[in-house]
Amino acid sequence: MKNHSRRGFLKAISAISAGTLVAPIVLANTNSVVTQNAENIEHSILDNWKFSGSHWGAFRAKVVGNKVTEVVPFEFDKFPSDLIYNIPGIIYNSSRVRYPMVRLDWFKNGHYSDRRQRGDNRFVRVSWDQALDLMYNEMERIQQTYGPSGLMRGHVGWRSVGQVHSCGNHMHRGIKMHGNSVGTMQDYSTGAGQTIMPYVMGTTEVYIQGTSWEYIVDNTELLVMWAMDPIKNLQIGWNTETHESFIYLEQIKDKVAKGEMQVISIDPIVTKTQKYLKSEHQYLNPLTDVAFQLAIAHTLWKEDLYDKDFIDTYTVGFELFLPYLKGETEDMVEKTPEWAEPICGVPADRIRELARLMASKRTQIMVGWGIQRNQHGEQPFWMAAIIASMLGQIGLPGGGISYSHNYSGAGVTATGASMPGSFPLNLDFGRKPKYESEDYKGAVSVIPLTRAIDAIDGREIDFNGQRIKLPAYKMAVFSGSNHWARHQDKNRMKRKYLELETIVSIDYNWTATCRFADIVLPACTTYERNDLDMYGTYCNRGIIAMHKLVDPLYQSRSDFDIWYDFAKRLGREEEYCQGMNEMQWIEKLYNDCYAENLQKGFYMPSFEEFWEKGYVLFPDGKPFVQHAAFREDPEVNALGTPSGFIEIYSRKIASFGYDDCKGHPIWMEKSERSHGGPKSDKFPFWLQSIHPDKRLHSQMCEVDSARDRYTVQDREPIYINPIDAMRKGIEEGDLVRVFNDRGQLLAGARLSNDYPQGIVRIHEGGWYGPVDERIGSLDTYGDANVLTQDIGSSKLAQAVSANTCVVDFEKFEGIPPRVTAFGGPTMVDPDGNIVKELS
Ligand SMILES: Nc1nc2c(c(=O)[nH]1)N[C@H]1C(S)=C(S)[C@@H](COP(=O)(O)OP(=O)(O)OC[C@H]3O[C@@H](n4cnc5c(=O)[nH]c(N)nc54)[C@H](O)[C@@H]3O)O[C@H]1N2
Ligand SMILES: Nc1nc2c(c(=O)[nH]1)N[C@H]1C(S)=C(S)[C@@H](COP(=O)(O)OP(=O)(O)OC[C@H]3O[C@@H](n4cnc5c(=O)[nH]c(N)nc54)[C@H](O)[C@@H]3O)O[C@H]1N2
Ligand SMILES: [Mo]
Repeated sequence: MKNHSRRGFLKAISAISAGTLVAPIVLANTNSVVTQNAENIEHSILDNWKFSGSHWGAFRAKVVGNKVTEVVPFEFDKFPSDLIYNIPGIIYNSSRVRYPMVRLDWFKNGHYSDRRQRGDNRFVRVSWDQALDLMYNEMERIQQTYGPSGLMRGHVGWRSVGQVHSCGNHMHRGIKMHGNSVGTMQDYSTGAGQTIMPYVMGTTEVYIQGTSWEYIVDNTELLVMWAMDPIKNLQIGWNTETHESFIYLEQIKDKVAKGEMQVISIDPIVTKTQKYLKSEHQYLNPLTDVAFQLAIAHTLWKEDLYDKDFIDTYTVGFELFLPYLKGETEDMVEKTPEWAEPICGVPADRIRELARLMASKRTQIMVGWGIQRNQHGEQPFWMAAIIASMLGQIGLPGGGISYSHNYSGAGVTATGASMPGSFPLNLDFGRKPKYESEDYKGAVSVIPLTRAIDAIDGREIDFNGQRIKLPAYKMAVFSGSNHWARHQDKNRMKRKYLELETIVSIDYNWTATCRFADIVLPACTTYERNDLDMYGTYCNRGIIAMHKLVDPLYQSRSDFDIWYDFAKRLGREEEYCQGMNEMQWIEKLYNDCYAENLQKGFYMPSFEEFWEKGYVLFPDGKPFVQHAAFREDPEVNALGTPSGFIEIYSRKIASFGYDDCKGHPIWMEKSERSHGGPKSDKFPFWLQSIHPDKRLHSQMCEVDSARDRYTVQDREPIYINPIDAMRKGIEEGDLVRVFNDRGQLLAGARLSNDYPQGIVRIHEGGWYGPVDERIGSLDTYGDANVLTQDIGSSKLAQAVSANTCVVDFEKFEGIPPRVTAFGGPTMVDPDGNIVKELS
């Protein structure tokens, strides 16, 4: 075992518990004890060290005089992310929402306001009571005028961790007490994947535990990382991240160095992971994976390298797919490597070589999600399952297919312990909202999330086998998501927003979503309240105490307090909180979990002990092989597909009759594509707007000290191939105007050979800061979603297609406009005069 052997260490834990059902949870009696005990003493609560958690890991914080002065990672975390050090900057920065505020013209005219002024960033400060009254009265008016289809309760995104304060639950419960409203399904992450995969493999495949990494380390000979960058992306977890996957990535790195494992990254760019592992890169043209995959499948078939027994025993529909591969269907094109080569840019011989390689080894395919955040994003996910089926290794240790190892520590063996529940997001059993109407006037009550802007005009769309009418909502409430960062095509959003009467945003940061809202309420950060969280999203490693580090800054309040006060306006505040305050909720969730775990044989200390110490850890459970049960007995452990088998051909999908998602995967040209594809004559570059290395989406973009380390002339970087840059007379550090028919932004040039010619990257999540509120206005900071398109992936999933985007760029000449994204609003009085804030 290597340097950071957790296996050995956990064996030590299990050894202690051998013979008893009760597993000890403390880290004592292990190799690492000495340092840990030392650190524990040094970081004791008496010394003003507090314990807490975050998406980017657990940590201890030193608090002196109500100020966080230092943050260190939790000792258990052997691969902490540097993002931890941004925590003080998240609490203290110039973009915090300080007071409840109302947009100037909305303050004067309410829902009759001039909506073209949205985004001009002029706001009037009001009291908490005034703000909540305004929001409440608007919700009354909306229910009375439009009914439940008038209000959109904004889908919750990457709200802070914490089971009691999880802000989405508060928003949902509060709104639900008042009346019914429009909800959402799916998400931006995996909309196409989670919709197609249940038809193909019976579950979403994306939000599930993956084969334990130890099986992969021990058995995999060829690891294919398809559109996957775990070294970058596993810094983050949905719950407090343990970073244990990195232990295995380090072991894989060792194996690669010794020639004991081959890792190939199939990606248009050189990823951070590939550089870390020092592994191989297989370039292909962006958005062309399906052509490449078909050619792999063609080779496996043509050269008789595929596993016929597996196909016969575990799949259905191969015979209906084969004619397409052979060119015997409508298009009459055989999907040979020679056919694929000009599309995907990979030489035909190399395609054949890869197919042979995959067939000759224990091959584990891992698919990331960037590939399906695309037009026709369903197809490469489906094709990957077909290739894996043809290889016949699904369900074997270290072989087969996974769609989850790129995310939140999936593949770290689960402990089996129960995790604490959360503050309820629904009404208590039998309780009804004040407005009970369920009349959505022929529209659906739940929409595919990424069609949220389409919904504003109440259009009808095809969706997953149905024809649905989207509700033309008039008011929206956002909390724990940054709609004006995550959503595509900003200028289109601006136009559509003219139809919305009232928008409320609850956040601790003055994001673009606040800037384009009418009523803004200041939440406090998760570091300004007490809570608890689960440690590890899929592994259930333990429970983390989240000590309040400092009192809420300015007039910010916890989401719990905000919605409790909202419930007061309904006379239902006691029902809202079930008669319990923050600490009582934390204790209750802990004790409920304690009781469950006792039943399972996991011992937890008393609440008081836990709270003082800061954490509980559980030992590893049994390693797991994904799809093994199905492989063992496909009749007894049938998949959740209509046939119970892997569906290479889906009769169900075929029955929908869609032209953009048929009964089996096919190659389809995209609405726009670089490398000779549509629109590339006008906009020759593929813009990939994948997830940022140094942030969580838009979170931490507000941290000035962090931004200083990666921005270029204060702007978000655009990564460009040096030859492409040279042709345009652009040098490292220049300002660049990036544009297409949808919008324009300023970014700062970073030249890098990691990006092949014709490809540029701007990480999503850069804060939107237009020069002014007008449609088409230049974005001064570099929000990639100014340029992306807002179309559904297909009639099946209607998911986000952000990565299907072409642009052009030029050196920016002249005096650059100042960045308007950060620092909060211009505070004005009701006459529009600027108000100087007294500190
Ligand atoms: N172009 C492009 N766009 C994309 C993507 C892409 O790849 N390319 N990826 C998409 C994906 S996968 C995702 S998941 C989305 C992410 O979209 P979001 O989840 O909306 O992104 P975040 O920036 O994390 O926004 C979370 C917001 O919640 C706020 N917040 C945090 N904690 C609290 C709290 O306790 N209370 C309250 N009230 N607010 C809080 C933060 O300040 C922040 O503004 O973006 C999507 N957009
Ligand atoms: N540091 C950090 N980590 C995160 C997040 C974050 O914001 N910051 N966000 C979290 C969230 S919400 C999510 S949903 C996950 C996202 O996880 P993913 O969606 O898996 O991650 P991305 O970084 O968007 O994309 C991964 C890879 O896809 C490749 N790719 C894109 N298009 C194509 C294509 O057409 N073909 C091929 N072969 N490759 C392509 C990109 O080059 C990139 O290397 O990450 C999570 N982790
Ligand atoms: Mo996501």
